[in-house]
Amino acid sequence: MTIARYLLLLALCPLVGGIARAQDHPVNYDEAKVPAFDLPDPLVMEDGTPVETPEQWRKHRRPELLRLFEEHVYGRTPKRSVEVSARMINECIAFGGLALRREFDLSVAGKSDGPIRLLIYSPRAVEGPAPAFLALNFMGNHSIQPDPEITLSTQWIGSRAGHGIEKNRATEASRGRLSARWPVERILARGYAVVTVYYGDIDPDFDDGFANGVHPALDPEGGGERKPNEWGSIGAWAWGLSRALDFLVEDEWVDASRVALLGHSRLGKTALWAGATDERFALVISNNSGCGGAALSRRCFGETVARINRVFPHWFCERFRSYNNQESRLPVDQHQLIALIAPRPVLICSAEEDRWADPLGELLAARAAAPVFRFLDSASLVHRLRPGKHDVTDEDWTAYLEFADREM
Ligand code: GTR
Repeated sequence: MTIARYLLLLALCPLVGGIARAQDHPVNYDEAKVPAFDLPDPLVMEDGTPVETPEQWRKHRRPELLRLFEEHVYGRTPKRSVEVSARMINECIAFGGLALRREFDLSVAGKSDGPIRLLIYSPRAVEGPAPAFLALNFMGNHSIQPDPEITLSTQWIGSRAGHGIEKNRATEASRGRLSARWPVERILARGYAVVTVYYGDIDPDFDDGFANGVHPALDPEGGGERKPNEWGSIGAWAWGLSRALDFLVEDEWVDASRVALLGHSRLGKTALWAGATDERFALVISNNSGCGGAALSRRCFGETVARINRVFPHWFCERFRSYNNQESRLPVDQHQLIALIAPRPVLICSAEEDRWADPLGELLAARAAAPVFRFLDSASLVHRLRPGKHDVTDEDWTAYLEFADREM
């Protein structure tokens, strides 16, 4: 290479970096720099007609909002139905007789990278089917308890989601690794079942052009250009949660009409979207879900639409990217996602030090969703802020259990 060429390349490098990043503004943590904004009113139709009766909400406004979130944020979940068949993998008594522990495989026709494996703990002391907490997990079912009998996940595991301890495949190193976030025995003793699925079983969490997970099984045949409203990974994970619920409907140990859906972080975004799209979920808990979850996009505080779309281009639909740095053009904001779950109970949990997820933006979203809950005669929307970091703690579980006891 000639010196002149080398110098030219050197000169271009920062420019290339600059172009790639020009999409994102610097991360803002300063309230004084939050832009002024107006939120779209959940109780006013797109054409300006106010929603005057709960029936109008149900028949017109709710479907309209769902469609707007499909078209502009998460993408449309394909209507196509695929065959899902269940098979038991193992069953045994756990926690000294307190629980029955079972694993099942849900095989999805047309999905070639393995089944969706369900791990279910149900309390034996409860008479009849028990209410349950259903939550996706980040590192494989074997990561939620140090129990050697739980099958080790064989799916792709990202080092990001795997907390850097594993690269691509699970090993024994992650057995029980996330048990601090999953106080299973305590939940069982309180009378609830625990149901979980590794989210990568539904769709591995990386940008592969939607070739793996459930996408090929459900996407229109023939491939071709992806449409701006086609679903991404959050849509797929939410679809998987609904399939887990289908299974529970048939299960004698779990009461599918009392399932509390819980999710942390990206899985909190997923829980909100699944709760909005599938009204069978009795209650929804979002923990530190942030941007694309419970936090208002228009505040541009912490993680922004531009940044999330750049780092995780496979999470949302492509059209969401057209709102990078143009949040005020979005026809919806995240308070309306919370409103879509009303009148069912919703608990939004934030952590003071988790500024990336904008705790105040989550509180303001809950506040702006509250009129819909009141309109539908529900007092079941709670926002909770605790000290500390981005995590699921024992104290969080105290709040989840109290909320479920009261509301479900
Ligand atoms: C972060 C991402 C957040 C949140 C989090 C997680 O990197 O920016 O939106 O989803 O990951 O899920 O752990």
